[in-house]
Formats: sequence, structure tokens, C-alpha cells
Amino acid sequence: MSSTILYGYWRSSASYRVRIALAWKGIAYTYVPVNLLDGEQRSEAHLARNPMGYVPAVEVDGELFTESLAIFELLDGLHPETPRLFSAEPRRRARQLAACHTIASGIQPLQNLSVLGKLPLDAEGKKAWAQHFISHGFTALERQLQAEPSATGFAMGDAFSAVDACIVPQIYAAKRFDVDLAPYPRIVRAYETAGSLAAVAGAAPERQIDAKL
Ligand SMILES: N[C@@H](CCC(=O)N[C@@H](CS)C(=O)NCC(=O)O)C(=O)O
Repeated sequence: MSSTILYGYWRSSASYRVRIALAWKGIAYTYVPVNLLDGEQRSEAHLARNPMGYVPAVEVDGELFTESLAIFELLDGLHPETPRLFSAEPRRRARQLAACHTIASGIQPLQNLSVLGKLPLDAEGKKAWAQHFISHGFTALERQLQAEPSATGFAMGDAFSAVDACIVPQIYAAKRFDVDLAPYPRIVRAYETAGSLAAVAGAAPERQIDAKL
């Protein structure tokens, strides 16, 4: 039987993406917390898992994988019997991947812990920085979603996808930075639709064993 380990952190949005993906696919896994506030991500043990010193890392049968979107691809490939994260149709898949990257490349890296820590700004200045980049990316993402009809409320098309797995954690981060979500009705609708799934609810930060509330 295959074994899957997720190295993550309760509040990490990239870890949250992967928790959602694993739960959506019904893949059992062991969760190993890496405490980002204590700097465990920079330990030799963790750098061997993820050379960037980031979470998540996923270990499948002893083999390590990094980058949440690459992990999504891996899970679709290894578990074809489970619901897909990315469409098999190339055009829709490209649009889904682009929307995921709007979040994973265009928003989240700019408000990551280590980036905020390097800014010569006070707490209010850092918050304004994060709000700016989240709002900029959400404006683009809202347009991307508006171009994709959905009868069910999911982000792109009628089924849950990788895009929803990226939106839920990014809204969680947006709320932490008090971003006004009113201009993004399609993103909020996707967030609420995905949030009603048990798999998504169970992946919430506050439900993880390392949560400190
Ligand atoms: N592109 C990476 C991003 C990973 C990432 O930024 N992880 C953050 C938490 S969400 C992290 O580990 N930060 C630790 C640090 O900045 O020291 C992915 O999608 O997996």
C-alpha cells in the first residue's frame, strides 16, 4: 500500500492547498508539522525535503516532491481513479493552471512570511503592501473566473478543481490582511461553494494538529 506524508504548517496557504487536494481526492496521509515561526523550515532536515526552505513537501513512498501545483499534477497522475484537480481537456486545463498561477505566482509569494520580514516597513505598512498585491491579483482572477461560466458556483466550470483549492487558502490569507472582498463576487462565490464541501472544511488551518489559536 502506498504511503503519503505531508510536511506542512497549519497557517501556510500552500500547505492548505495540498491538504484540500489530498482530502478532495480521498488520499490518506500522515501530517508532519514544520513550525515556520520557530524557523524549522530552515533546518537541514527540512532543506533535504524542500531545498527552498518552504512548506509544503510531500513524500510518496519515500520520494519527495515540492511546489503545491506540481504536487497537484502528481496526485492527478498517481491517482487517476479519484476526482481530477486539472481538466483533461487541454484548453480548460491551461486556463485552470493560469488561474492557479495568478494566486501561486502572482499573489502568495509577495505576501509570504520571509518577504514581509525583509520589508523596511512597520506592521501597518506591511499590511498595506499585502493588501495591494492581493487586490491586484484578485482583480485579475475575478476577470479570469468571469470568463468561465459555472452553474454550480465552483471557480471554473461546474466541478471543483485546482483553482478552488487555491482560492480557499488565498481568501483565508486575504481575510487575515483585512482585504475588502466586495469587488470579487465570483471569487467569493467559489470560496463559499468549495467551503461547503467536507473535504475543504476538514483542511482548514484551525482543524490541524499544529494549530495555535
Ligand atoms: N510556490 C510554493 C510556495 C511555498 C511557500 O511560499 N511556502 C511558505 C508558506 S505558504 C513558506 O514555507 N514560508 C516559509 C518562509 O518564508 O520562511 C508552493 O506553491 O508550494
